[in-house]
Amino acid sequence: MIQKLLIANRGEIAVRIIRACREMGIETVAVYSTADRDALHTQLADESVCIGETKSSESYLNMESIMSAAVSSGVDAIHPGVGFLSENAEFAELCEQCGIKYVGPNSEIINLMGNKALARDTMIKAGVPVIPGCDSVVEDCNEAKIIADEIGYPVIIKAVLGGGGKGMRVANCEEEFESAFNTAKKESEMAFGDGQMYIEHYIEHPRHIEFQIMADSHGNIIHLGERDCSVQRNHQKMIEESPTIVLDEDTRNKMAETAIKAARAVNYENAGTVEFLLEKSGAFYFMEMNTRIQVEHPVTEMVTGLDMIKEQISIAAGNELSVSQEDVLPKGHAIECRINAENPRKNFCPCPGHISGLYMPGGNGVRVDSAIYSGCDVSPFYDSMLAKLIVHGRNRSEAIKKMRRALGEVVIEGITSNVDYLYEILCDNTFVAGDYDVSFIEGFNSQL
Ligand code: MV4
Repeated sequence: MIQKLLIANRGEIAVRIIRACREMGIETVAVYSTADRDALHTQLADESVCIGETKSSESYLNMESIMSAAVSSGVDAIHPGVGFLSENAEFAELCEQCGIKYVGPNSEIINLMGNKALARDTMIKAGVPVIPGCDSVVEDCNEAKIIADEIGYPVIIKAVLGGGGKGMRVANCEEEFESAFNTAKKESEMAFGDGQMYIEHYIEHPRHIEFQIMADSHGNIIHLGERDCSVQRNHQKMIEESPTIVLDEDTRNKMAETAIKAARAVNYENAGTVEFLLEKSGAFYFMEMNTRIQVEHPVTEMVTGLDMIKEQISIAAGNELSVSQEDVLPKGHAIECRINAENPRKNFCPCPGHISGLYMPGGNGVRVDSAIYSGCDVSPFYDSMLAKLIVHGRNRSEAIKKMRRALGEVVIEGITSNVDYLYEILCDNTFVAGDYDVSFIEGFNSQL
């Protein structure tokens, strides 16, 4: 078993992992930048090591510094959390080379899933439905245009090393293609140092449905149901819920089996997420696979009753999953709202600063995952998420009412947040009807 674990992250996810470790009897080592001397994760861990200056590139992305903290503190495992180094194959490999267990899949799988064209190819071979598109990578615009004509407009041009929306452009017709292709390619070269692109038919107004899977090193793979993450802005998720209202039992089972098939195709081990695009017709397609724990995991924890971080650490240590598929019986409905330090009235501009007063809600079925406290400073150098507010009700209607109640209790003094904006969404007729897709926020904002 793991005795001592280093958390290569900060903020609420670092706190979440420290809490799981404390309950498991695992000693924790936090790493922190000079801006995070007084951060909650720095204070809650058994030991804390400063790994560099404020800038992420000098601290939370600094592999050498993190590895030297790991070696000198004598940990036997590293948890990468979310963001930062959590999908960095080089870091996973570095851990293994140093004889430290990486809480995640091996570096080859991280590489494979990081290459969206390779991932797509792998899924086609495994019999997993993918979005109709080209079957090879394209770098040349004229060659790409011929492929786009074959696929049929509208098309979407995606960066092979993309994901999360970067290096992605839609072309509605042949006339738009050249400019869309060149822009996407340039953006990809800038962001990833790579100009390989691939093309798919563009699916309008899909929902983003993702399945949570858990795979141990003994070949057991289970799924923990889905999350609907369609409520996003600029590829930043805002509200997630489980279950989704749109799946009938038949489609849900088919998607779940497909998610497990996708994981099995790559001999997956670790917690993972298989993302699907779901069309209005009910057709669904593999989009991407995330090889890490995700920010929205509490939504799944609330409906399944499982502690996914404990489960993830346990399977990384070589144990079998503590539950089998038959033991997973999702109950009720969970919703998560991401509370950010941002101003929805000023184009969601980040609002870091000093939190002079704080009250967070509680009560039956309400959970708050955060790393803020009264008197803390929110740094402008990291992402602006302050807290995740998660509720669980017997059904969706109860969960929505509970979320409104909980959002209404939040008091964050000193900085601007999106709490009132989230409350407005929870009162929006389209949201309440569950009648939304990935374009929902755009429409919601234009009627503000
Ligand atoms: C698409 C698509 C429509 N058709 N691919 C967005 C980020 C990356 N994961 C892939 N994305 C999309 N790929 C095809 N062929 C629409 C999106 C998309 C989207 C997907 C999920 C959630 C929100 C989204 C917002 C805009 C576009």
